[in-house]
Amino acid sequence: MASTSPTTKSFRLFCLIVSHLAVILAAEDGLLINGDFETAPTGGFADDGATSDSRDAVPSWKLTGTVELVASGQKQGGMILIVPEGKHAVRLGNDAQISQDVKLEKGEIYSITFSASRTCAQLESLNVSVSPASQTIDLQTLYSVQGWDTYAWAFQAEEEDANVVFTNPGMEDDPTCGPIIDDIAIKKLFVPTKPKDNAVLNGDFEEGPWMFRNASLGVLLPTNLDEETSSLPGWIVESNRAVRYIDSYHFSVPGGKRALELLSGKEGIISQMVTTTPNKPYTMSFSLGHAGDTCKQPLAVMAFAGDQAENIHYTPNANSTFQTANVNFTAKAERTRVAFYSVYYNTRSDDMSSLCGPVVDDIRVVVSGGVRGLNLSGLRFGFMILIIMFMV
Ligand SMILES: [Ca+2]
Ligand SMILES: [Ca+2]
Repeated sequence: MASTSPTTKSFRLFCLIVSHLAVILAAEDGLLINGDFETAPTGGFADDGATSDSRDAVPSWKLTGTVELVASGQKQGGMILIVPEGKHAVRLGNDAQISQDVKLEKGEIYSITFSASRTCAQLESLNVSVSPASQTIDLQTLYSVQGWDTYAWAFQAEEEDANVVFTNPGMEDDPTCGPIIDDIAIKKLFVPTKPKDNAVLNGDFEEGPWMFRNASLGVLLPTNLDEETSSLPGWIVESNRAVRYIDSYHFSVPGGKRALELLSGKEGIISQMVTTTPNKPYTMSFSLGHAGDTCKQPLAVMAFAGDQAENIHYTPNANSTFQTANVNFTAKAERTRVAFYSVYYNTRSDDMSSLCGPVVDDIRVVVSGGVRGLNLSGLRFGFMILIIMFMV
């Protein structure tokens, strides 16, 4: 039969609508429902004079254990509780948990961004999980003087129906001592296609975790040894300290809208295994600069490419916030490791304690003498020819 029967047609239409709905229903990039905890519980917020009954209710979240909605300015034993954004956040007591169901696309990689601050406990950490993936993030190191930081964690969706869970694994004497969480967002990551003339994936750092446009502290990327589920596609943070993902709205970024600020000296290492041809000469080029965050100089990186390691200092130039640097190497294998860490342990000169460091961006690995290799050397060559022509 050549013509499609009305039944088949309507079935197709039905399938189309269903598949469309599935896309619509999957979590959109950005804040989870009431991810900023600013939606008032029935009866209002406790700090607005609501009864104590409603104090523990957090709209759109499932709570287990001692979870408290806290308000900015609220005190506990003489200490002011820090709310990262807006007026409210939640605090998780010992073993307490908050969770929310989300619809995901099976097999895709997602990154969860959240802000957290410590309260009275000494060894605070936070476990984030979307079963079966889970990671405990250490909140021990305070990277910014504001008293809170934003972190990102990535996972692969194994099911469409998922549950995002935050747990305080702590066991403090005071059961109410525990981390404060705010601004929980999700983003579906895509792996950028590898450019033909550059062996580095996401070398410009343009693909990464969700960043709030108004959040000025950047996003910390804690240890992630699995490059398949990295919040920064292609890259792994192989040290036990975090590196900071920064945006051009709040920091100086060499290219595009995103870059990476290396922190904590050699305790903050990023790396990537790139595909190379053994015995071929390569050049790794990258931008090296400052983030515009009053980071105390000197700034320098240790850049690794195969068996080469070079200590490169950032030389401040009034006309630019970054310079380009190169490392030449000969590939020894079909996979070559490129890596970076900050040579110094830098802090900001204005508050003397927030961690900061050199910025890297636009990392490229090209065959020496290749088309893209001409980029700078070609220019220099052309310039020399011009000079010779003038001299003749
Ligand atoms: Ca909030
Ligand atoms: Ca960039």
